[in-house]
Amino acid sequence: MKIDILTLFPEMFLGPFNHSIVKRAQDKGHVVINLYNIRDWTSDKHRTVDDYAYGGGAGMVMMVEPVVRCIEDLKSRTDYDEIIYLSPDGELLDQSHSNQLSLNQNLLLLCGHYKGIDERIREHFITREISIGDYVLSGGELAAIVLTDAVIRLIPGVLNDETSALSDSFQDHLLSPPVYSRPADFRGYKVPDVLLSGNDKEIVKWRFEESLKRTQQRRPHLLNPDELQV
Ligand code: 21W
Repeated sequence: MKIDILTLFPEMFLGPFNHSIVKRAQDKGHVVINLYNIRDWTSDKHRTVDDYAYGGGAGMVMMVEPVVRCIEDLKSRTDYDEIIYLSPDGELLDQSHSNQLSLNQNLLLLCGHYKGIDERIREHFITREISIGDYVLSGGELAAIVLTDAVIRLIPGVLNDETSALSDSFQDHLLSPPVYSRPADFRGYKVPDVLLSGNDKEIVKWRFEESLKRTQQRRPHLLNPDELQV
């Protein structure tokens, strides 16, 4: 898979993309991530990327010209499956979107800043808009990092059997059961007996029941994935 990311702040991605699973996925060749600075597609002396909004009001708008020049340049070299604008107005990202996106060959992610991007970019170049939640961020970069991480770990071969995405709790609409490690007794706080019993069948049953109980208590809507959430 290839993920091309358009941003005014490519440095924001360097920490998250150079550690842990996302780094290993790149090192093993499962994914190529390219960062492009939209400012490199400006043509004026000041490399301007934002301008005042027509009609007035506070905040700047990302200009149509540099963004479109950048998208067109990249499109001439790659046939993208989706051109995604990270936007607070987009569809809420969930595990099923991540699964779908992980099946693609080439994705282009556009990160906005300021008050957003000129509407004509959305109308004519964007195939999909995705939000990561109902809270206000300063720009699309953190959302692009979240989306990239969520998608990459689903590419076959990225995770080993032990950390397999299939065992991720959200994959089956359940929260994870509690987990413990040594010591079995920490200052009198005990690990549940069943986990020390060696009885695999009982352990599987206990974990499923704990998952169900925890989901019912904390996130009951996860158990009805088809119902509309408000
Ligand atoms: C914040 C862009 C506000 C545009 C009234 C109605 C990308 C994001 C972002 C940002 C506006 C995501 C307004 C969750 C997010 C992002 C920056 C414009 C002004 N006023 N997912 N609308 N949250 N945020 N809104 O903020 O670019 S994905």
